[in-house]
Amino acid sequence: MKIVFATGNAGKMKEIRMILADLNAEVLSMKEAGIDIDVVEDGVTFEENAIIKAKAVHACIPDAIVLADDSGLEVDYLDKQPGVYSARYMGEDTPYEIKNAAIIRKLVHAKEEERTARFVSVIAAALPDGRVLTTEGTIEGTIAHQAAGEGGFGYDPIFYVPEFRATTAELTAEQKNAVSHRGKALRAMKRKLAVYFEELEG
Ligand code: ITT
Repeated sequence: MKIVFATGNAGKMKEIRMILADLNAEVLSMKEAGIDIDVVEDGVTFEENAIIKAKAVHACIPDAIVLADDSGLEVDYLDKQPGVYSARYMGEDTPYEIKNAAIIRKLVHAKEEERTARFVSVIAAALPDGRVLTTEGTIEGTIAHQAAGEGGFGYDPIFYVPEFRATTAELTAEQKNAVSHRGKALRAMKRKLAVYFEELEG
């Protein structure tokens, strides 16, 4: 069974490949599957946008299982912003050094206990039979006082995980995937897909 992942984000795709490595299926990026479409993410929740992306790509390749991830950073002190707008926050092409510095600045007057934040990931799977499955994963942390680390992508340098005393950009890829929002949501999706595969084999 071919699995196509509906993402244009190289950082996500790298993590996804690692997390899905033990799946007995070929996992292709959208580009590898020869699909080049721009999906308008006009949903207001992670779930809506994940479903929109999975269905749009599934329409191009109906025999495959199409997975999509919609994710983002919720900063409690900023009323859960940037949230679903995480990629578009301050402009899609603005470098993350600038976005991350801006978030740290917005929290200068926040008390320590007000620095809580989380990454959220919703994975949607559009199946060849037309059904759509979803799973969700979160990781709780705080906004760091300074950006740190070179790993990961996006907001990782400012997302501090107390149990590791490090930002997610300072973790190895294996450590991040073991505890991350995306790791949790994708492992939950693997369990749902295992049930689907069993049904297929009947
Ligand atoms: P696709 O829609 O093509 O998958 P995208 O980057 O636009 O790529 P989203 O709309 O889901 O994806 O936006 C997710 C954004 O949330 C992402 O660009 C980062 O800014 C942030 N984000 C999500 N997961 C993250 C992670 O593990 N580490 C750091 N930042 C993350």
